[in-house]
Amino acid sequence: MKYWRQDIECIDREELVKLQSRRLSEMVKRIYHNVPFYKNLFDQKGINPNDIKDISQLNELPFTTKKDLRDNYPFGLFAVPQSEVVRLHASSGTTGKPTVVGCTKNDLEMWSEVVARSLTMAGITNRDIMQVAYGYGLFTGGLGIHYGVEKVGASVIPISTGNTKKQLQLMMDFGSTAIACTPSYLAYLAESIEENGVKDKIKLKRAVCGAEPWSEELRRHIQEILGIKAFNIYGLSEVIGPGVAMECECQNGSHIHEDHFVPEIINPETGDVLPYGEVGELVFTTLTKEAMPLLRYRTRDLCTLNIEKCECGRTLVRMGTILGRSDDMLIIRGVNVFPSQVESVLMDIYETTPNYVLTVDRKNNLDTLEIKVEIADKFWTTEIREIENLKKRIAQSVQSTLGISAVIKLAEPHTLSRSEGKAVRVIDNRKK
Ligand code: DLL
Repeated sequence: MKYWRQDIECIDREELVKLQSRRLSEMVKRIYHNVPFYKNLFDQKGINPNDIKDISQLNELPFTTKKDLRDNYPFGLFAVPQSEVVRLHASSGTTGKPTVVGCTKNDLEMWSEVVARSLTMAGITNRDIMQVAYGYGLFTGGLGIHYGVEKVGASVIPISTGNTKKQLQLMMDFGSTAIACTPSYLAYLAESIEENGVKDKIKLKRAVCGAEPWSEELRRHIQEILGIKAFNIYGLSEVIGPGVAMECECQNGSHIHEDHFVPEIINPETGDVLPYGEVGELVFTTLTKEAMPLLRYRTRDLCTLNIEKCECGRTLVRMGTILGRSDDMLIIRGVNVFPSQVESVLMDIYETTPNYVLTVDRKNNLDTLEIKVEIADKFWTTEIREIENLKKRIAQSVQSTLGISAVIKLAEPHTLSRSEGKAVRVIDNRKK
């Protein structure tokens, strides 16, 4: 069994615009009448919801931000009575209150459908056994993927995060053919599989990775070690969770489920909508969500959109790799750097592993960047000259690719901590 919605995924774009327009017009009225926050916003700006009839009018409407969610904590943006809310999730957030999201029964149905479609894009069918190694709980990763796997009809192993030994044991014993987890955790699992010499005992073929930025180089590394295909899945709890967008077999951008989520790319400074192909902040409007519909939600994720028809036949717009969140961007001596760019450089140097930490500091009024990266077992040496040469090579590569100088520190194999969920790659001492 597959979950293939050709009518939607290969839809004629004019038909899509009609569908989106109908849904937007209905959604705008719904939020105006049910969410005081939106009513006030529309009234202040003199917008009459009855005038919104076409998706091309989207850019006349106001944005919603994470601050709006926090200000209305916990349930202020809900558009249905609590009796209709059947699930609550929350994102922890590093500062302040968590952001809370709710789902009605129909929301859960829509969510499992978009995840099922997503898994189908990655070639997962009812013949697969899928290990879900995302956290189950308030985080949307575990439960979100779980119901999509069941909808596709594959066998789900709800193992959740952590306990790498058990992950490997069940992977071998149950013959998992697919896994869902963060790319950094999959890199760790791949390392453990190699070290334990059990590669020939695993049947893994496909991985569904997301929840954090990852470079093309890391993908290649994982695919080569494990001999599998690793696909990108994107999502955020405010919009629904995993399954907002997904890569197909072509692995060339992630298709957004545009019948439910309308993307825009804006200039983060001015809020102006940018043309396809330009890098900017991704903004989503949810068309069908009932419990907590969001109008032009600013994700703070930076990427591009590609409207060209994909070789797979799908017409749904594709988003490019997330470069990073605007708030994760490091400005080092005036140069903008995303941790994922540093990852790309490191992964191109074959002696290094995907385990690294960036420490940013300010000394004598100057920003400093230290890159600590772990060396692969087989390349570890105590030979001072070799160590110095490797450090020099990494520093030169960082300088020529990113335009910044960095102090390189090499860590012995297995000394940096591994992540089981979203990896923490940056320590910015300037913020203390
Ligand atoms: O991370 C939902 C998710 C779970 C997505 C499992 C994929 C797989 P949040 O915790 O709300 O939700 O974090 C959302 O994570 O705004 C991005 O910054 C980042 N993110 C999510 N997927 C990707 C991805 C889940 N594929 C935030 N690539 C988003 C890069 C991603 N960043």
